[in-house]
Amino acid sequence: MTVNIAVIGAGRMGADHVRRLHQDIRGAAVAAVVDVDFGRAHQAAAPAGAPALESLSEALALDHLDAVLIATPGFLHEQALAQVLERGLPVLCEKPLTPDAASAWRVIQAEREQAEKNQGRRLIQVGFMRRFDAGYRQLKREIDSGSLGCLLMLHCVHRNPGTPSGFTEQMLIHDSVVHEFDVIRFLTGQEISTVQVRRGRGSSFAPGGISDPQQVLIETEGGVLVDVEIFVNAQYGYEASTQAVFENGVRSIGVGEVTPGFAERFGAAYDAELQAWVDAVAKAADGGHPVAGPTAWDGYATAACCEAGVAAQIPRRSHEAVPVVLADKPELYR
Ligand code: ISE
Repeated sequence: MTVNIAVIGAGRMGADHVRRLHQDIRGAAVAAVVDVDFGRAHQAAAPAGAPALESLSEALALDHLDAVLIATPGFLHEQALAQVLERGLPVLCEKPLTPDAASAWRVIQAEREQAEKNQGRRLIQVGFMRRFDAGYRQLKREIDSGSLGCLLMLHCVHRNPGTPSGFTEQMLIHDSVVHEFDVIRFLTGQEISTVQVRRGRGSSFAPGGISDPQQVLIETEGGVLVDVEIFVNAQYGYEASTQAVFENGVRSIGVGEVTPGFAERFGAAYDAELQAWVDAVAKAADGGHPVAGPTAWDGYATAACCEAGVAAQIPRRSHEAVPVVLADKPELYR
C-alpha cells in the first residue's frame, strides 16, 4: 500500500519532510503541501509532483488521503490536530505537540473521543526524532538490559551554533530542552518530577537580555538526577550528547560529534522516524494503532516539563526545584 500524506507547513522542517517522503521513504507519496504562503508551498511541492494548497481544509477534502504530517509552528498545532482528528486520520505532529500543558491536554481529550468512535485507536505520533537515533536507541537497550547495573545519573549537553532573530529566553526550554525532557523520559521510562534552572556567567554572543548558557537540573520520579547544559549561541557548531552513569560503568553518546546544525546530526533519525510512522500507518489498515513512537501523552508530559522549566527560569526561583504537574495517564496511553 502507498500511504498518501498531506504535509502542512512548508517551512524548513515541512519542506525537508516533503523531500524525505518523496525521495527516501518507502511506501509513501506526498498528496499535497499546504502553506498560507502559496509560493512556499509550491516550491516544496513541485519536486514531489504534488499540488500546493493554501488551507488544511482543502487537503482534508482530498479523496485519497491516508495521513497528515503537521510541521507548522507549535501554536497552530491544536487547531490543526482537531481538524485532522475529526476526519479520523493518522497524524505525525512535529514537536512540540502544543506550546503548553492545558492545550496538550485538550488534544488528548480530542484523541480519546475519536478513539471511542474508532476501535480504541490512537492517531497521533509526536515528532521527537531522537527516539529513532541509533545512539539513543543503543543506550536505551543498555539501560533496559541492566548489564551495567542501575542507571544513576545522566549528563546532557545541548548546543546550537546560534539563534534566529526573535529568539526568547523561554525558547531555550520550549525549543531545545524539550528534546532532553523527552529523551530522559524515553531512556529512564520514568516521568520527570522536578526541574530547576541555574543561570551563571552568560556568553557575550547571546542576543540582548538572554542569559545563555543555562544549567537545567532535573529529577525523575525514580530519583535519577540529570544535568543539562543548554547553550544556544555556542558558535562552533551543533552538539547533542549524553553521558549515562551506571553502578558499574559509563556510556556516552554524541560526545565530540559536531555538525553545522541539528538537521545533519539527526538526519538519519528523521529518516527512521518517518519510515517507522509510514510503515505503522500502512500496517494499521489491518487494525492496530497507526503510531510507531511518542504519543500525545509524551507531548503532554513534555509540555508540562517545559512549563516547570520556564517557571524555574524566573531569577527569584533559581534555587527552587519546580514540580512537574501531570494528570493521571489515560488508559489509551498505557
Ligand atoms: C530545534 O528547533 C530542534 O528541534 C533541534 O532538534 C534542537 O536540537 C534545537 O536546539 C532546536 O533549536
